[in-house]
Amino acid sequence: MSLRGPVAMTTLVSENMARARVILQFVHCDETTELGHDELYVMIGCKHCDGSTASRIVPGPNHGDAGDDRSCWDINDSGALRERWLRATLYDADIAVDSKAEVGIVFGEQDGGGVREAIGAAASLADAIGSAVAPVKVVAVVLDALSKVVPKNTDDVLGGACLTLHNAGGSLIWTLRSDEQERAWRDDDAWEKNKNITAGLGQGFCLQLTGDGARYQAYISVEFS
Ligand SMILES: [Ca+2]
Ligand SMILES: [Ca+2]
Repeated sequence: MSLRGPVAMTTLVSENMARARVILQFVHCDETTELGHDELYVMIGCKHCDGSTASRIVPGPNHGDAGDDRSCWDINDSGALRERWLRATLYDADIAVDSKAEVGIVFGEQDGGGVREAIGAAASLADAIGSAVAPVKVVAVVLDALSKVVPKNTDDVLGGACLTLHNAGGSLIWTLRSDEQERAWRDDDAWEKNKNITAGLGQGFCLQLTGDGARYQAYISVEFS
């Protein structure tokens, strides 16, 4: 079952304030964007439950193993780098009762762009999510931001999604929006079938990333405490 529309999951929490963590656990690559390695990173733009916005790139400078300032992960479609446990935190914040946080997640691949451009695109994503009433097209926002700073030879955008984390009277509900237009979709089959990966991770989703010739599966868990 591949789900290509909004899907909601609920977790009951005992306190009115809940801590939400979104973690990129594992990446599997069937096809890179070109011959040889890809340099993978994630742009995060979010609106916290108090209305403030924030942006970042993950892994971030000196936290990866490839690319400008070691701000990417080295991934390939064969050999030892085809499957990687990354266990990288994408979002970690409190959600107050009866409030929501919005988290935009867009996967990039470094190709002519750099850390500065990626950080700028993540900031544009945060601004768009902060000001949007309707759900935003997160990939379109990032592409627009990148095209303004790097008109040519820009990084590849593999796909993305927008995650809503809602503390509804003590029940935490998360909703994911992604579709083909975002070049990513949620694949619950992959999450259910691949228990060698997902066992013990609790709730989460698998994103199929297909932008710019790539074929990736990204396993992302959502934790509440
Ligand atoms: Ca590329
Ligand atoms: Ca590259």
